[in-house]
Amino acid sequence: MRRNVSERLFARARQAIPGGVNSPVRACRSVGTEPLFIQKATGCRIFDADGNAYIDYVGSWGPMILGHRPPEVISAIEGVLERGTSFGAPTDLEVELAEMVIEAVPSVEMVRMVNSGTEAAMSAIRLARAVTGRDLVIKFDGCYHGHADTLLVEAGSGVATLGIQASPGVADGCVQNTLSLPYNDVKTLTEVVSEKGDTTAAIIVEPVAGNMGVVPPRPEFLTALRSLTEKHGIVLIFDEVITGFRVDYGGAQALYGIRPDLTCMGKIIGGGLPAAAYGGKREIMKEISPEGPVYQAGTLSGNPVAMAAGIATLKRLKQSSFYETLEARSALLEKGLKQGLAKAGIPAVINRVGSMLGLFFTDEPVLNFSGAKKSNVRLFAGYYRGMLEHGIYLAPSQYEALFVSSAHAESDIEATVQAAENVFQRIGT
Ligand code: KE4
Repeated sequence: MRRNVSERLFARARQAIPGGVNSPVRACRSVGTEPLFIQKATGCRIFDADGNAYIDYVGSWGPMILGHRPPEVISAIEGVLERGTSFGAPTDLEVELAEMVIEAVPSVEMVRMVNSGTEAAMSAIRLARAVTGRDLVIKFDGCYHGHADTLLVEAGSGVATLGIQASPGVADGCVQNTLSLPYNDVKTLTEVVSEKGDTTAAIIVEPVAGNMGVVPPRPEFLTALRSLTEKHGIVLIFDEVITGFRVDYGGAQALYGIRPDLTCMGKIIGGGLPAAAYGGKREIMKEISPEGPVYQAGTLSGNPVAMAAGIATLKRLKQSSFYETLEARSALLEKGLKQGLAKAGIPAVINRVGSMLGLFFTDEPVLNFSGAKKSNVRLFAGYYRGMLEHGIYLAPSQYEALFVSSAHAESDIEATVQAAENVFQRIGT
């Protein structure tokens, strides 16, 4: 597969941009390759600078649930461009998207738009500390909530991929009030909260973990989180930056029937443009400036072009049978991958919730970060490279998710399964 244009671009990029990328996990370091530079994408396919085509399961790390360049989103963006691109003032579009989010997400009564999931999580933590007057924040090993100082503790995603426990530059003072516990571990959670609950401002959790690979919640884990936080007056924050509008139109909270106090959203809500949000109970959200004293701001928050893309995306997701079709395609992929692994005699675990799927080369169930870290990342790297050679574009990390979009036709899934079968036969020897 020719890659000399990507190679030349990467050589230039490394001179101008740290690591040659604008986000670490894109550097593909954990899978032993160099990043492909992308020329364009449409539907479920992505095309690199050398003209090679791939079936894309990264989907820009989650936003592209409709696939690339969905016509209704592109025309909505083109329509707004007639009005302008950014005004730094309210528009009808941000009100419309806010109202759609409030209607869709069970626990959200008010919402504030921001520009990234990091901003959403950082702001939700600040708000929780303000309304409780407490400092301690509890998160979970392997969960990633963006790169705000407070939350770069035992994080997942690129932090896990790069083996970074926290990060240089994060002052001790920023993380001394952050405690990270094992995911899905109700016993430890209960013990810690019974001891520290009355000084805890917030517990933030990915209701389906997508940054240690995919790890579904134990049902009792989410119910324990809700009951313990209610008992101790702790703000429960669901970080639904990945799961929001991904696993259900109402997110994981709709799927599992748990109502958090605050919800972080991102990725899909911007339809592929930079937009994110945090929202929740009116009694909490009204404490945000300028209605309340908790300061949070953003030059491009509620950007009209991003809002238009988000509105068009959510309108499509709201259509009946959207998630049923996505579930069927995702189940077909899971089934095919499992058959290919079995045929090759490779021990592996596949965790899936809706259209987010994680594959771990391990023979033990993966229920938390320590379980995920037992998987054979060297074998994952071989799987990644093999699939790329077969024209399948996966996330270049064991600690990320594979995303199916509505643009993946059955024939694309079948082609992926066939490619995987060939790769498993080769790496299994
Ligand atoms: P952003 O700041 O990257 O928009 O969102 C941070 C974030 C917050 N919460 C969750 C659950 C997330 O998954 C993320 C970001 N996800 C990663 C990949 N899993 C983004 C990819 C990257 O870092 O390049």
